[in-house]
Amino acid sequence: MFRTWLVTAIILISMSCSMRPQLTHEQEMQKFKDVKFGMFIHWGLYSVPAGRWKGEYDRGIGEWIMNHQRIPVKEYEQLAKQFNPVKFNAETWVQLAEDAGMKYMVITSKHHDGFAMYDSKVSDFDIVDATPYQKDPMKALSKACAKHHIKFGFYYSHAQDWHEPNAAGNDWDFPEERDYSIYLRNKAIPQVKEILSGYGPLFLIWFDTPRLLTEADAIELGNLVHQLQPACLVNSRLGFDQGDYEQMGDNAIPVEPYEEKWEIPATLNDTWGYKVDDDNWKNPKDLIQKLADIVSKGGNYLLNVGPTAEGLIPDESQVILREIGQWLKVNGESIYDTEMSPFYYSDLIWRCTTKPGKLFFHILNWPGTELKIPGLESPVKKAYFLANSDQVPFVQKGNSVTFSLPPKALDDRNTVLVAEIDDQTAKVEPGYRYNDPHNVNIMYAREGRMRGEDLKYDWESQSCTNFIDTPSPVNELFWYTYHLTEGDYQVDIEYACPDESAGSVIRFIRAHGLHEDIETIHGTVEGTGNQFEIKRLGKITVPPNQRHILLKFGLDDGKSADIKVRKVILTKIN
Ligand code: JFZ
Repeated sequence: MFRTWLVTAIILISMSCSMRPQLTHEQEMQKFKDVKFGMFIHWGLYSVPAGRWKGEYDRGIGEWIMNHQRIPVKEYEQLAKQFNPVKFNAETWVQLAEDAGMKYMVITSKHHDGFAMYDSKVSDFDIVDATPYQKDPMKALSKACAKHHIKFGFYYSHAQDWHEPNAAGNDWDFPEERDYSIYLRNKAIPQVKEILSGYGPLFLIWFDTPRLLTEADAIELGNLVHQLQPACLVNSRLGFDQGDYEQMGDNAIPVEPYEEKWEIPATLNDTWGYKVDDDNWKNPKDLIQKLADIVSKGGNYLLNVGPTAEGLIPDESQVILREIGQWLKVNGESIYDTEMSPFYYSDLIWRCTTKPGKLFFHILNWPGTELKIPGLESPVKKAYFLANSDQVPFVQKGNSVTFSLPPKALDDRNTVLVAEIDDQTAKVEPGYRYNDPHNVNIMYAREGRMRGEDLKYDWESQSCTNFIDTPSPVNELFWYTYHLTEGDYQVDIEYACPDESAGSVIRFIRAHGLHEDIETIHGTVEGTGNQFEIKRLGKITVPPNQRHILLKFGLDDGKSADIKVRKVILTKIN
């Protein structure tokens, strides 16, 4: 009797020690909505060449070096012998994520180069079998994440694998016809099983660049993930609209709040995998504001670090992330577990996140001594700054509330003002709600994605500068819109241009995805004496039933134009 009791007790104690509570898929979905901010890690053999090949600088993103330089498999394999990340320390990485205020981590288990960063039995092209390091860093990372309550997930390149003749991507070693199903059966599926089996409960699997596979393949892979780990989420780059949440492109932030589950991956410089020469670091203010912008629109922010071949996260990345973390320590209540903004807005001054009975106004550009929020019907009871709890006087008249501000920002990166309201959920007047159709739609350069390394954001004039018309990589300013309704729109653009730089041809495109232009209008840059002026560009038509519309702005004459673009205005004409 006593023995039975003892055995039961031992079993119960050991279970409670070793097992974390397993969440359901629904609960993980909710978690995904709550965590907001995560660390992306691109780490692999490409961190050995680190953006240089045979002494030459490679212009592209670091993890694509094998492809850009058309490095033969046999030669690329040799890099493994130099990959010995003896300075890798899982605890240090996870501590950095925690210091940054990040709540989840996604790391490359295998990128397009085909090299597994964990101990794979399916292929010897992996960190344990092919490198002097001989250890599996993913084991240590998944453990450290569990200890720090940071959710853990894997990136897995399920279509491109430049090491394999039947996968997508490598046409320099394997120009022949290929049969993706062979790669899928022999490598991708077995490896996906491995990463789902050996590393504890995974938060998500981050698939990427779905090429060659069929819809049936995508469904099969998705089902496999959910069979092995029912709670594990899958991103939409699995392909064919499959997956649990929408994967946006690098910095492809929607212009308006967007009520799906989505995530923005983004880099701290211009590469994902480590590049020794890339020191084009983004500033923390930019990232702190982007975090608030993304969260206010309903998304998550996944910020990337590219560790070195020694296993270190670059110092610059650490400094940037810790500064974001400091801001979050003070203002985290306005980010984590919040809901998106109930407001439609299009300005540079504020963003809003909410919790029951509370509105958090993120003041990004200090408006002087007053902040006016139009359209709020819920009575405000009390207002204060989150950072120091100082009360903020306000007047609510009709449906607008005006807060009296001190002349200078408490925090010029983002000062959070909390307004407590009578309602659990804010009531907003029609016309001001996030999903109401609008006759005037303003798209600021600040909200656009700057594609191409040349484009720069000028904080002083709040505009995008340095437009150069290069064929590759293209320089374009993109806007991702989700709430434009059917109809014709007048296109106006606000820019400044010195008179001597007039004459370049500019283009504005309505597109479907990155590579499918549908409607293009042209204009000529006029001199404005370098003052900002609004100029008419033409007309575009938004077809019915199109939720997502990509708009792009760029040059079209092979030259560069010294213009500063502040915004584009789409006004509905019928
Ligand atoms: C992919 C990879 O090719 C790249 O190496 C990196 O891992 C990145 C996170 O993902 O690149 C993409 C894929 C899709 C888009 C942008 C970059 N997209 O849809 O905008």
